[in-house]
Amino acid sequence: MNSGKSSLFNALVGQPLSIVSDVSGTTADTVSKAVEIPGAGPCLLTDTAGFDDIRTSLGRERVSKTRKASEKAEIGILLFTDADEVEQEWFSYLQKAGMQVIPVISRADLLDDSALASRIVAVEKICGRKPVVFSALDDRGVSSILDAVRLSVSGRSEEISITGDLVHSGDTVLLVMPQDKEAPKGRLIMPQVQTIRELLDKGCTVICCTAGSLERSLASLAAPPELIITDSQVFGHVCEHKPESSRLTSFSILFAAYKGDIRIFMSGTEKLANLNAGSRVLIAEACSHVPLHEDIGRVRLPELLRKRFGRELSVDIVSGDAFPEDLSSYALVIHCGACMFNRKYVLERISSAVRQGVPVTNYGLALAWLTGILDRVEIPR
Ligand SMILES: Nc1nc2c(ncn2[C@@H]2O[C@H](COP(=O)(O)OP(=O)(O)OP(=O)(O)O)[C@@H](O)[C@H]2O)c(=O)[nH]1
Ligand code: SF4
Ligand SMILES: [Mg+2]
Repeated sequence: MNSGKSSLFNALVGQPLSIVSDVSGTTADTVSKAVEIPGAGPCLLTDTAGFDDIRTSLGRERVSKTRKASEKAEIGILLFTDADEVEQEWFSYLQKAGMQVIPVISRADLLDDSALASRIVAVEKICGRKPVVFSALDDRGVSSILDAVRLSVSGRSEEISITGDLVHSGDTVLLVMPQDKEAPKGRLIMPQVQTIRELLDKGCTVICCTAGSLERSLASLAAPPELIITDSQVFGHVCEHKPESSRLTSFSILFAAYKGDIRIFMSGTEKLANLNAGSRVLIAEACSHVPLHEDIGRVRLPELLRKRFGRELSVDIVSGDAFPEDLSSYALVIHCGACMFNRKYVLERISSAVRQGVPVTNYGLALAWLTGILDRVEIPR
């Protein structure tokens, strides 16, 4: 507490968003801000409560929120005011949580040259890398922290592609994107936007249509598109009307591979066949939105499951961060495309299911299986 986290957060986002005060424990709940860091891309920065806020039960709740935030984070900026055992423990914790840790010596203006030099040595000994020296008085260190973030992002071993090996430069790709009541008002959803951007980067010609204008759009093309990517809600319709030579997949399936582990999701899909009327299924959505009557997770999937396996089949639906720790009572977990989560967070959920021996699949794969077209859709590799 009081190490200058909120001051650094405000310096990074360039706005006084998080309350700064000399009262220990000022940041009670996490404060997040989406920012575009040139060279790193879109990032969500989160300011947290101090890790040492453990004197009261409220403080312990704050620390548990901080731990929850660290499950999602890929990069941790850890502020050192001491380089003592407690800070050393937290450094190990963040590393174990799968984060790349950028060590920072905060409130550096309060240290004289020799104290600063020995703090640098002590922190480097703990972290195995030189800390950034930061002071909120003149924002010294902010550009070095942003450089370290860029380096962490560019240094990731695997650069994952959304469309994988399904397209090549010069291909024509038709995207079927129903702009119905489910679609956010006046916008395209993230998976559509990201897929379009990637296809353009790969040198493809991208054509977009709705399910209603599918046949007209196909007729306007000189040759069938090499690939059709559809919203899974209209899988059946597109499969029925697509040209023989055009391969078919869905945004949800592409995101199953991009955000999760397609191999594990595929083996979870096979377990759908083992469900029966007495089974309990968990449907997990990454974002919270106001449910609509056609909602894929709340309405469509439960209906298809009950139609297939019996009305008594029980379905629990969770959204946002509310993912149960104990999955043991579930026969299957079906996760959404998770466009609002990062891969690390989805992989963590998958690991939790695997550890507990509970099969896990995703919306697109489950819908393709339940509508009988799984063997006719393309899975990215
Ligand atoms: N001299 C100096 N004071 C700082 C610096 N950074 C923060 N402070 C002061 O330290 C106090 C705590 O700063 P915060 O940014 O609120 O610290 P925090 O880590 O977010 O605190 P909690 O939310 O309570 O855990 C405030 O009075 C700040 O003005 C700095 O670089 N130099
Ligand atoms: S996070 Fe999940 S539920 Fe929300 S829009 Fe993305 S895929 Fe759909
Ligand atoms: Mg704070």
